[in-house]
Amino acid sequence: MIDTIKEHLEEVKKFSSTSKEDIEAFRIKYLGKKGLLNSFFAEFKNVPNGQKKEFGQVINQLKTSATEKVNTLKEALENQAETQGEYGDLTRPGEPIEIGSRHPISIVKNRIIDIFSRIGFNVSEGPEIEDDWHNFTALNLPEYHPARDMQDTFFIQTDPDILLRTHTSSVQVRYMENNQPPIRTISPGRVYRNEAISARSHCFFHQVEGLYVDKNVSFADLKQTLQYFTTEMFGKSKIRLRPSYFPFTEPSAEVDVYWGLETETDYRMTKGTGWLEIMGCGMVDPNVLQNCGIDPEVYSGFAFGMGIDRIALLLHQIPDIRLLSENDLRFLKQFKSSL
Ligand code: 2NM
Repeated sequence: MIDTIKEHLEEVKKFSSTSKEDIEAFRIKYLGKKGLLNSFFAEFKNVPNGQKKEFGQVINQLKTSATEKVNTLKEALENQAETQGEYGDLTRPGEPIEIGSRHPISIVKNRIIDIFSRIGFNVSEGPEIEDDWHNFTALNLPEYHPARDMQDTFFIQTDPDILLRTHTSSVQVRYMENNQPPIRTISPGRVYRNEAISARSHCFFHQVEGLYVDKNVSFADLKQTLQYFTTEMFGKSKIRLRPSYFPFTEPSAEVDVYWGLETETDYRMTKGTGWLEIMGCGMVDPNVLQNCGIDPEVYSGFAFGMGIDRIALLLHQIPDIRLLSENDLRFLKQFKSSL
């Protein structure tokens, strides 16, 4: 009997297969309920006392070998299935993808574009490196005009004719030069001013300027457009216009939106007044239309401009404008859920 078991032990050691069915047949043959091992164990009581010890050791060896053999062969089979299938293991869990986030400037810019596109404004773009004509002269700011000092301009090298645009009105000059009314366009983009960098101002920032030129465009049209915008953008429709000055518009105004004074944040944001200054605007000066090839006797227009960075800081309660250009992922990742 012991010799028979030892033969089986050799057989088990030699056994190898890559077939699932063969391995399962092997398992049933040795380890199954009616398998050889159980029948050997049942035989134990009939073994003479003198042989019990050796018999016990041999069947235990057989059991261990058979179990280990089945386990190793099954494992090898599984590993093979994972690496050899055409697509690998189709049950493997997917690897997580890091979802990016939009920059707060882009979020605000896209909302503004969306709001104006719904009332027929297209989007126009132009160069960041401009010439004197498009950034200043055409906009009613001739050489030595005192208003040129309002914006500290970065010049390219030492050429006073080539500069970094200080506003995106330059884009609208180009647009008017190339298109006759009706014109409804907004010009988003980065602009540059030589200012000291602090929590509240930077040497570059972002603007959206708007322009509407057609026959009979009036200040009332401007006011209605602004009211539509503030309602869509901030959910607030109460606005006020304060007289102001821009060289390219006459009359000109600053636009405030009534934000409210309900919370402590409202107090901080509005410095206790309830009003938030959000943009500048006015009726396009006839000189500007003339400079751009549009007849001011036939057409009139309004224009406005706002700072995207300032609005992004306000809407997201961001305390320092420098966060918008430092690319700190801990800051940027907070905007993951925003559109
Ligand atoms: C502002 C305020 C007022 C403006 C004027 C023009 C153009 F090109 F038509 F003359 N574009 N944008 C304008 C007018 C911009 O920003 C505070």
